[in-house]
Amino acid sequence: MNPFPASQPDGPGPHHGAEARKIILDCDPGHDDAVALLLAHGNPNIELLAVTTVVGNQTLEKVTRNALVVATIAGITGVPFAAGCDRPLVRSIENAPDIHGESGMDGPEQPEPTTTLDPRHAVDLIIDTIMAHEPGSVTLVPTAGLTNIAMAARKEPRIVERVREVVLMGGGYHVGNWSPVAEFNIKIDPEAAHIVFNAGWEVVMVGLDLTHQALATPEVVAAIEAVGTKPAKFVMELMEFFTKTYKDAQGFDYPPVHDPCAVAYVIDPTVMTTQKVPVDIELTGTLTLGMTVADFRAAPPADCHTSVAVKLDHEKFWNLVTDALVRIGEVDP
Ligand code: PIR
Ligand code: CA
Repeated sequence: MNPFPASQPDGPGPHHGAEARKIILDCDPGHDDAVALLLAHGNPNIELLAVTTVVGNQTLEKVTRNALVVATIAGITGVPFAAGCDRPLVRSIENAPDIHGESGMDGPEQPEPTTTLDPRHAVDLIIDTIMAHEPGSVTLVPTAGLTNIAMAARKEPRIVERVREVVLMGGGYHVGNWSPVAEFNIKIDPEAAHIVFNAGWEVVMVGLDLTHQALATPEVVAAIEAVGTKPAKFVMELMEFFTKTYKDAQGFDYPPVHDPCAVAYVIDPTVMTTQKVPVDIELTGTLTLGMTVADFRAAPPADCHTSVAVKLDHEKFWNLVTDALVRIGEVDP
């Protein structure tokens, strides 16, 4: 059933190749963040350098614990995990218990985490990791509010030139989910998002326009169940809970699994189409706070450093997720 050997007890995730893309995953697990982490760990084209957490779907304490739970479930060892900011830069805290439950990752049974946190603050781990690697070699993958990333860019501005690109889940050029026009990750810390979108590094915005195509249909859930391992069962149970809350809270038949889309883009950019377009963040609108305003009126200017994800190859995307679960194999938490 599992054609791949179990992951190495130490050292980075399953058998990544020499040309693997180095990433830092900054997240707030979160059902879909958990899937993003599993995809990053299980795909050989990704070398996971660090995992950092930030307040978002739930409190910092809860999402950090959830990240360690996922590490335990998937046998992720040898990768530093660090906790970051416990509140947004300016605004007060907003969590999403209606979608993610009281724990932030409700549904499956959660083992006691067996791994421990790196003692550094996430902002320092992000900076240290980028500065320790070749310029242009590290990609940032934020799948939560942008507080840690903005703080890192302010504390050590040299990371802005050094990072290869920022591939983030957030925003939406046509839709919102936390207001009619704003998406959660941007809306909960719009000032941080403003810093990140205006820093000058390459930003790929994998927003709701794209992620609302990444639906966990019954066929998808069945394919994940068919993998038959403990980590796959964990994802299946996450998807069951996520399906119910997304139906009750947002009226979706099947839930959009946002965050692994950003990881999938780094693995294989042909999994989606993108378009270069200037994007900025609304900070003063009374109805539009946190809107990602994309200017499609003309060809993008030569110095345009932002692009947005447009169309997803649904089958290719979900094949990446199930393939990663197959590679992770059976793990004894
Ligand atoms: C998903 C999220 C927050 C609120 C809702 N309604 C749905 C989380 C996901 O983890 C994802 O990163 C992003 N924020 C989608 O808005
Ligand atoms: Ca998230």
